[in-house]
Amino acid sequence: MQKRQVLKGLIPVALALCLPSGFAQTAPFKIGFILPMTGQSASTGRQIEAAVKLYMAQNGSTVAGRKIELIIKDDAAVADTTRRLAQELVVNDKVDVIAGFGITPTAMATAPIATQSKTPMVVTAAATSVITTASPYIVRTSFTLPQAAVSIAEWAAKNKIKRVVTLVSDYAPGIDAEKFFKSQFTAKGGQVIAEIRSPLKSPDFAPFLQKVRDEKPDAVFVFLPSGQGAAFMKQFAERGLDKSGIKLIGTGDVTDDDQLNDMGDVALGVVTSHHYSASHNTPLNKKFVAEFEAANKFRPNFMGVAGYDGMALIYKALAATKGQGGGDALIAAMKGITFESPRGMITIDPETRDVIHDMHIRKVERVGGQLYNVEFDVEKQVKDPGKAAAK
Ligand code: VNL
Repeated sequence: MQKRQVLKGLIPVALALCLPSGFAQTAPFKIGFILPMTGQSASTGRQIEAAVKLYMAQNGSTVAGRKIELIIKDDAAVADTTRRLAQELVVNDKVDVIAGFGITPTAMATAPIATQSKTPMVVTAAATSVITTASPYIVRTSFTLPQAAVSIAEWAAKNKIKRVVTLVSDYAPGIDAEKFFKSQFTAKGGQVIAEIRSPLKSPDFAPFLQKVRDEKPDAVFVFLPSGQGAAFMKQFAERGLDKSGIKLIGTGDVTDDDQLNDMGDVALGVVTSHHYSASHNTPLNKKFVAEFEAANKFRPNFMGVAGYDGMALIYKALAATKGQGGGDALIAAMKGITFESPRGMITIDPETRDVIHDMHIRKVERVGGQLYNVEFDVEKQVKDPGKAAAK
């Protein structure tokens, strides 16, 4: 009895001796991803989750002595749910970083939580320019709509396209795309003859496509969020627009690599601008695509790459703080960082915390029996034009 009590008393002491002095440095480093795993934007969640897991499989799950713990929550792209999940992750799970955010409203709803708790918030999907201004703790690895819209506007103006109708999804990134396409295209001598917006939720494109047809433009410029491209292309073909002489151009969201093979011939020849194509010709991208496809049986798209790069960014920042972490130290380490992504070289702009990367002009072609966005022109290391405009 006595012996037992003595032993009992010794256990806490023994446990305490086992704990190294810097406990925080050996505790797991927790990353909470909030993604749309269900609902209309589920393909975005599926892409990012797959890429994050691939990054960890390739790079291990320990950084500077800290075990990386991944928590994934499904918000179904509903902003109220995102806010609640972010609160829970920060307060209950005590995560070191929050990440993900499939659409702009979910990122905007979470920004105040990042600010109040000084938690780095890595945006790996949502792409409205304004997002990174919503909190000094936001860093983005996806892209901005102004980056993509300005590039395709310049290409269109140089390629005998004079009169354009714009057709965008009716919410913040669509408005960014519409505005930045128009200002650049008209500055280069083009004309936007009509601006059409389609609803974000379950759109029926038929009435909008009819209006495009009636306007008889040289081209229709399209922005739709990732996941809507295949449905759009189907209706585009059903209404005969592919044979109407009206050229289809857009940001690369509409010729999404995730769905491109399902679109079929209607997509052939469509010209878009974007920062990532699965056919990007570098050894790093070939390895990324091969290992991603082997693990998942589907092709990575620009959302997958942003998730992969988001993980790389977090790993590198944690390593730079020698495993210490901490909101301010991690953000400081992320600012100005440059590394090679499957898309090419990327830098986190130290002023805006937005991603700087090459914007490619691509055309859909059949290569070895599959459809790809084949890159044929590039603008190097583009900063977000949305921030320059706001200054
Ligand atoms: C957004 C922008 C979402 C581009 C997307 O797909 C996209 C957004 C879900 O900011 O909401 O392709």
